[in-house]
Amino acid sequence: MNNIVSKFAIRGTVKEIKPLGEGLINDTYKVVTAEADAPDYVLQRVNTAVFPDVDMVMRNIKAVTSHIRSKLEAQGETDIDRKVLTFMPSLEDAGRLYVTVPDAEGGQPQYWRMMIFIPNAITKQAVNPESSRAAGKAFGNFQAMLADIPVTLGETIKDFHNMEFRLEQLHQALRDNLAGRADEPQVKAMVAEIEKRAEEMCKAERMGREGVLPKRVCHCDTKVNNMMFDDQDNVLCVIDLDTVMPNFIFSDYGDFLRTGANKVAEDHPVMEEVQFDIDIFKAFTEGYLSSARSFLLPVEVENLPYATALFPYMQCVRFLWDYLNGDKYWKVKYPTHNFTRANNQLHLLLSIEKHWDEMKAFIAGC
Ligand code: GN1
Ligand code: MG
Repeated sequence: MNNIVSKFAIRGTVKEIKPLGEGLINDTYKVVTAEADAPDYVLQRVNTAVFPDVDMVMRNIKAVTSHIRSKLEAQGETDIDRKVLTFMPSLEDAGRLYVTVPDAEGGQPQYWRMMIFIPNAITKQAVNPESSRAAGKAFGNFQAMLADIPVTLGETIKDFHNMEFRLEQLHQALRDNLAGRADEPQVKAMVAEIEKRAEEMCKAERMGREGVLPKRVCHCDTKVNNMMFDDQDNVLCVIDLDTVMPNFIFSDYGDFLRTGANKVAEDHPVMEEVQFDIDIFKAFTEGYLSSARSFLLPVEVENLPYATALFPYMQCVRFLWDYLNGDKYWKVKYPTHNFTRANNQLHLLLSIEKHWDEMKAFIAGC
């Protein structure tokens, strides 16, 4: 690991390298430096099974972080290293924000990157109305700052939030029936619920093709644990930028509410307890619109209730797809874990559907 660190242009000397956080996708370590005036760092190995084009991921991240940095500088911000992630250049090529290391077993090379560790910051796992208002404002601000980025970002996971594509994947998994689960009665019942809503749920793709709905730079993984807070509960910055790519703004709005406004975790097995929390919805929406209103089109604002329903629906389809394929994408703790997750997301959708008029009225009055 010391050898990997030595390939980056960093300040200070390494005192200790230890595992950091609980991320399921990338391997993450904290690099502690000996000198008091040198920052500590985060060292991360990128998961190339999920992100096959690391060069594209890092070019996106470079474009995004440098654009945000220049905005913060223009605003006279002083605490910039805590308000935007800073990735370290490779010693070999200062324009490249990652290094490659040959794999010991002769497989694909490993891709590593390093960033400054943000001191005195915390992440949260759950939200209350106050922190979801702050999160809405921060994600809206993230999109607003990137609204005039001069480059077109790459799509780091192709068709990541494309509902038509996710339904095609499900249909393929039903035909392949790799795990022999396609004929289970509970699977059939769930597929029927999915099909009933399929046409409506694909409306973003249609509006995109018709040219009425733009793609903008989105974060695409807007969970509350993907932002850092200071000890006063102020949002410092948005992290976990691998999925930053052009998308409909529904991605960032809807995916946050999918986790933030579910009263239980996404794999909670008691379906009666899966409930949509309308107070979280209201607070997040107010926060989001306070910073995103300036650039949103009316068609984007009008469809925020649709976005709220879309993400539980999409995640239901994705979890069911993985269940049918034999649990290859998400780690499972028991054989029906992915089915439980899919069912949970379906119940969240059912609960959201009961709040349709209330959501519309609230947004109209915002
Ligand atoms: C994955 O790894 P995590 O929890 O950040 C997935 C998301 C899903 C989520 C469901 C790259 O995100 O799209 O919503 O699981 N990320 C990828 O738990 O597939
Ligand atoms: Mg994450």
